[in-house]
Amino acid sequence: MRVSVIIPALNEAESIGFVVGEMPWSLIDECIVVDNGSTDDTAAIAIAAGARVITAPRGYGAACMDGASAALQTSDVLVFLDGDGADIAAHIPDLLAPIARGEMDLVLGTRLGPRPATLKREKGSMLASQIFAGWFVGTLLRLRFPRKHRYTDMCAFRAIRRTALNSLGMKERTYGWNLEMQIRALQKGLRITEIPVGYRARYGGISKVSGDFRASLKAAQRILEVLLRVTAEKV
Ligand SMILES: Nc1nc2c(ncn2[C@@H]2O[C@H](COP(=O)(O)OP(=O)(O)OP(=O)(O)O)[C@@H](O)[C@H]2O)c(=O)[nH]1
Ligand SMILES: [Mg+2]
Repeated sequence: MRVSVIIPALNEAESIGFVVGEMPWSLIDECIVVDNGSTDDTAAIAIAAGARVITAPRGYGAACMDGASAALQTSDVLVFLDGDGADIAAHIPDLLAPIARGEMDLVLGTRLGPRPATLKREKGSMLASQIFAGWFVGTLLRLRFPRKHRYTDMCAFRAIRRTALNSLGMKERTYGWNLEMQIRALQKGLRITEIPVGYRARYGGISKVSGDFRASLKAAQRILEVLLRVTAEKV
């Protein structure tokens, strides 16, 4: 099984070297950092750490989508994680295992679902609003798709079979990308599971979303829009 890791990054010079450095290189075929308009040294630091860097137009979903298109033709599985050091790359093998066994198409990290006591979420790494959003979205989607997988989170850290991603017809180019993937995966009947993951406060640099009130409101509005629009679509 061949694996491409895709990391959207906007002005993450403080953390990107650490994130790329954590990659389990023996398991993956490449690590792509998608830089869209960083004004700092994100790209140079990512290259020095061993990543391939591409550029994309602004927007979290645009970065993920363009990273997926740029992945090696030979890659069967795409792994997405953030460039701020909050996601723990040591979990990549856990995310890949159910896909490698042929049991799942989409495996999401969950920071909120049931977990062993040893697996920690660093204090302050998630706002109460993010925890609520995970619960709220999981509950609404459960009502809409009662017999399907129940999500506990909208964690960006996830692995998906490439053919499965291509079948979803993803459109969202902003922060709604993660949720759009989750809804479309239910609609298309993908085999979905969640794996408990630890989570850290960002390694350095500045938050683009949760730490910025206006950006949080915009992201929340976008997520709500995606929830209503994509859920209502006929498939
Ligand atoms: N390529 C790209 N990446 C982005 C964009 N906005 C944010 N990112 C990246 O997306 C990831 C998530 O953004 P964060 O700023 O960590 O958002 P957050 O996780 O809500 O906030 P923190 O609590 O600070 O971690 C990071 O790797 C960012 O660099 C964007 O417009 N384009
Ligand atoms: Mg973050």
